[in-house]
Amino acid sequence: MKLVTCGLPYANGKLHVGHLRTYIPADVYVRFLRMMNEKVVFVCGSDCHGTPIVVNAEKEGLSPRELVEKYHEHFQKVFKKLNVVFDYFGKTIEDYHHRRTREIVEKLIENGYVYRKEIELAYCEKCERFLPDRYVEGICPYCKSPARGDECDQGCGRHLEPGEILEPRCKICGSPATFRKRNHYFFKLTAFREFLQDYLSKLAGTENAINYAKEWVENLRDWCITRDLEWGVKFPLDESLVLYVWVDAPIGYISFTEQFTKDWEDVWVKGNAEIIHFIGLDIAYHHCIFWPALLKGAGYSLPTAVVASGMVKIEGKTFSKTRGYVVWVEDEYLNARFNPDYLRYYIVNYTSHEKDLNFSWDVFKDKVNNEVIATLGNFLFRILSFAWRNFGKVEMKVDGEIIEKILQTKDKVVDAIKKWEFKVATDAIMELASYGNTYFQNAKPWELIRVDKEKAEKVVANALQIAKALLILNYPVMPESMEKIAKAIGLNLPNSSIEKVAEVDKELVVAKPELPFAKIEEKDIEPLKSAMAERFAEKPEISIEDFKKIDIRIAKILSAEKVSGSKKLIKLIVDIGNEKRQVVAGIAENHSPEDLIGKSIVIVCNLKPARIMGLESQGMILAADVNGKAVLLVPEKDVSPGTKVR
Ligand code: B3M
Ligand code: ZN
Repeated sequence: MKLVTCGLPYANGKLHVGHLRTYIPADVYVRFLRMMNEKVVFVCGSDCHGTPIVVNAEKEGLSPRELVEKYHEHFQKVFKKLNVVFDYFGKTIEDYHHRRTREIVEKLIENGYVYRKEIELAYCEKCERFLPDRYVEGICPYCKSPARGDECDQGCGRHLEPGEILEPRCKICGSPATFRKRNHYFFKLTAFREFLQDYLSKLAGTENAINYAKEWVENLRDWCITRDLEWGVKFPLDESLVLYVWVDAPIGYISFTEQFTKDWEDVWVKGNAEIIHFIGLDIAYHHCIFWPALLKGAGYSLPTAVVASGMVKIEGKTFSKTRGYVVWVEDEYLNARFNPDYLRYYIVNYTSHEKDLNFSWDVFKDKVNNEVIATLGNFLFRILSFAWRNFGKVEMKVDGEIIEKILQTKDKVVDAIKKWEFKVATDAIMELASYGNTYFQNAKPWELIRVDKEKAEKVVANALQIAKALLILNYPVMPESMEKIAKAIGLNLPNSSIEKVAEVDKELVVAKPELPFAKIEEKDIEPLKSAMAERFAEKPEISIEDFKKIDIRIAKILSAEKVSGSKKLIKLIVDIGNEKRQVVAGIAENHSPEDLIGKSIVIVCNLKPARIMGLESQGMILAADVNGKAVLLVPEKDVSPGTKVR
């Protein structure tokens, strides 16, 4: 039995292509294992605690609970559309998770792996609060890059302990942080050095993660496992503290398994299963060092493999939400109505799993058009259409060399998947499709059929056998499209086994095939490319004279109503001092009309009027763009409508 998990996405923002670098290969892997008749449980869930949640909740004006519920729902919706199907997708805010976490931490305490120590922590005199993790920004003490409190996210990737960051500044008000003493609790990670050296020598998975961890195990430091936060799993020895999120989050792998199957102890206590973690390389330390030590200290079974994907670049630039180097799965990819299987293919076939993947709309268009459609789609459609039109029922007399070719491909695919080499596996599938195209083209059954229908039927039988193999082998990669095409030969893919990929039916009845592939045109990706370019564009320098041309004023909202037919738009009537204006704004997703009435906002008044959904908009609201959501700019105290902004 295998338990496969994916890193839990923080429920603090929408899914982007960077997330999918883990989730899609893991789903493909699980589907292949199941077609290889392996018993697999596949779990994941929303990571609901820690400063990544509370900082974003404050930004969005939501409670932490409202934030995690909102994005947990978004994750479930988007995973469903991408056919990423977990057996259980949980939430770490649930009571079952808090119980399991506290039980494990109590075990660590019992076993003597937790101790208290007074430490100096970043504190903001102005906000009158301690500054855990993402509440403090500064400089990484190791590589001098800008860093967050607990991770050097833009430089060397190290985990940083509280108090380590240099030049700490409060993330909320920006003022320099001071340091204050506070009792916190530590996990004795250094007590696990020998265990970890031995464990890492046996750990399976991708070299990138294991080699990285082997370097680190030489200079271990004990981990502070408590934080000054309200939101999180309470620390059993001092409930004024919560557990550091990296203590409770990986325990989600256990608590979600427990929710899914009563046999969970087989996996996590008796060690009767392989445990395979799919993660991004940036959290290899947590999964190869901290997590196995914690499991060992609490007497739980250990992961057998850690599969770490390389990072994601966008149009060649390092992925960054704050700098706009991002592709949003729902708002951009799915809303453009692209086939989800295209993105699944791009992610597993672009490069090897461990390397950095670059997402570019142009490359995406070429790979889909030249590989998915021109090679795979073209072959499947030609064969099935020819067989349906000229035979209907085909006697399946298949040549040995065709069977041999299919079995060779199957072996290559199975061998590659077992080593998480998804590109090697999908290249082998595409090579079989090319082989099929060449075979069919050279055999010319459309000429043969005029002189020898029996010989033509044999060619079609061979080609159909190749098509059937392609549908089976490619089903884990492009499930939705392969299932639609497989209907033409009545092939039940979810119940198909890879072992039977070369099994020959006595005959095949071929119906009119459906091809769910639409070529991607330049016009389909143009708006997405320009939206990206706009996000990238470094704004040109302007003079103070340029700035003075803009007429920016405080305005009071007199009325507000949703624009029918639009999820995003609200029509406002605002008072700008000497007149009333109608303004159409895309703020409906996180603002209700009744909340807006009476509010003072900031408006650009001398923009050329624009027509939006047939309505004239005579101005533009100024707002901060947080994960594609508008956070309105409002005056810090009441000022009359029409007041100039300079
Ligand atoms: N929520 C997301 C990240 O740091 C973090 C993963 C938890 S896996 C237990 O990538
Ligand atoms: Zn660093």
